[in-house]
Amino acid sequence: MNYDNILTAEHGDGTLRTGVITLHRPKQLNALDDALMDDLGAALRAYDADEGIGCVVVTGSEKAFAAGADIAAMAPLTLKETYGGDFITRNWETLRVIRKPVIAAVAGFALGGGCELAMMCDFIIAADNAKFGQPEIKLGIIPGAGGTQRLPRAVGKAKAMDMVLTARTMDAVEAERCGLVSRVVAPGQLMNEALAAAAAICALSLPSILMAKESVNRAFEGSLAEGIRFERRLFHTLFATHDQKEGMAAFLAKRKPVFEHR
Ligand code: DAK
Repeated sequence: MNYDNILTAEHGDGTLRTGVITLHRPKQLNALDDALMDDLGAALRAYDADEGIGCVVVTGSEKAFAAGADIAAMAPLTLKETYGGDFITRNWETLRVIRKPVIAAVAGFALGGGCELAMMCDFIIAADNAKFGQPEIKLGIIPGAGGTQRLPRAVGKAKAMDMVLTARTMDAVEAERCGLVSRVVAPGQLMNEALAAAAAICALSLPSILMAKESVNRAFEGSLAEGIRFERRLFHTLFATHDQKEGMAAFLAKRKPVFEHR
């Protein structure tokens, strides 16, 4: 597929490879407009459906993961167009339904919709120049793609309120300290680190990876009792897979497992 606002590439040499999507509107610091979000959604759906792909990495440039939704495109909109037209909900929901793991590799600015996009991914690896923030309040709006919901779950109410109400940014070190990102590395190491994490995922059994992702996501969408029950049923189900038998047999025989993703 050819895209206008993103670049795609595949990495790895195992049975399962990694799909890398690079946001690419350099002049606008990867500001997220409708065309870019359509491209991103199409690429994510294509990788999700591709049996040769086990994990996806979404990244931007060294200066900006994404500086937010495109302000020039949003500026003239009316209530009729936002509320009446359910403003850009269509192409912002794709990441939520992707079943394979998606890692955000973030360098530079991840602001507004850019921060929200990173938080929709399964985990974030950051370069030490990354800056996270929800500055929408400075534009007379509020976060509109989950920022008021996912940020407090990630960093707690106090820091989320501070960021959403004052528009202050959080650097990578603070973001790691409070749980927004999982690892911080030097900018030059960002893609190596993200690809190594993705390769580690690709080497494992895909059915158990998919179920683990689905189960962790339940922790954020329901009660603890319901989440634990869901986890238990998925755990039971994995005993019907070849890879569970292989993984445990390999451990007991002190050899490496050969997963067949079934
Ligand atoms: N939109 C459009 N253009 C942007 C942009 C943005 N968000 N951010 C930067 N640019 C453009 C600048 O206008 C500039 O263009 P030219 O003047 O060269 O033509 C170019 O990128 C370079 O930017 P700067 O010259 O400003 O670069 P600096 O290094 O000086 O500053 C900066 C970098 C990131 C600090 C600054 O550009 C900045 O503050 N940008 C705006 C950040 C921001 O406010 N982001 C939040 C936007 S609101 C929703 C989904 C999502 C959203 C809402 C609803 N639904 C699903 C309902 C999201 C809303 C938002 O994200």
